Amino acid sequence: MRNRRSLLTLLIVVWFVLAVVGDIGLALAPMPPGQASDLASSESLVIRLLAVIAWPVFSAVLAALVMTLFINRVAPPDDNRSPAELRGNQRLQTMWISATIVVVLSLAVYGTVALANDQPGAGISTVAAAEPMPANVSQPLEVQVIAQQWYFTYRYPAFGGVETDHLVIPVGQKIEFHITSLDVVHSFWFYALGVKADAVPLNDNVVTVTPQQTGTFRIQCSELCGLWHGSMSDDDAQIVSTSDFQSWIAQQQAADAPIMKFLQPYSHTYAPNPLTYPA
Ligand SMILES: [Cu+2]
Repeated sequence: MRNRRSLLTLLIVVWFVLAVVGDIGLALAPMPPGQASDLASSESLVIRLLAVIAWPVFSAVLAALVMTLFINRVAPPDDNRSPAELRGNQRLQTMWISATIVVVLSLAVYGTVALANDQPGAGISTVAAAEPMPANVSQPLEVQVIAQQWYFTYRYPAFGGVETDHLVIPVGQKIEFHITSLDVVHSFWFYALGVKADAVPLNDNVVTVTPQQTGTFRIQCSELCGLWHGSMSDDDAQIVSTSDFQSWIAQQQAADAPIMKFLQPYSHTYAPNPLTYPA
């Protein structure tokens, strides 16, 4: 019995050290998806919070399991007692249920508030017309993502609806992605920005996000969409300074000027015309 008590003390000490050291590590370690946007930062924070809460529980289970293996590796020769039961242990049950309720409800409230703050008014929009050019950074810059088998293209209604095959967006500017598809269901996954949104034909899926870091990033389709789904990516998506963005978009407009008259007018969805396909 004495041996059991000292093992229990050892268990608590080991668990406490494991929990504290692990939680310090989790509080300091970089968490996915990073800090490249406001959405990504808030997702990283949620993941860190969940990890910090989950680690002490996990390490307690681990420590208890190891201790149990030590204690029970040989049955006591003279002990015919049945083990203590959880059933009827009112104190333990009350503690267990209360702790679970507190953790789950706090996380539910936190998650709901975080979600509401991240995406005010997000979702499928029925607006059909192009928005006017944003006057300043406080107004979102609309960028359309058009998914199709098996690549993404992008249109910028504020710049004459010019269409590009790589995404370039300015840092520090609120971006309003309008995501749609020309054929089957795809998913626009800009991991570094913390954005993953379905691209559905004839639907306009809206996500707003503010990039916080410049760099070159990868965008991947994350919805199985046919034979070459695995290679449906934009490996050269860029977040650049506002001045770099302005000169890039001016170049795109100049390059596309001769062919703009063949491009469909900007719209939030596109219905492919079956008559334009060969029989
Ligand atoms: Cu796809």
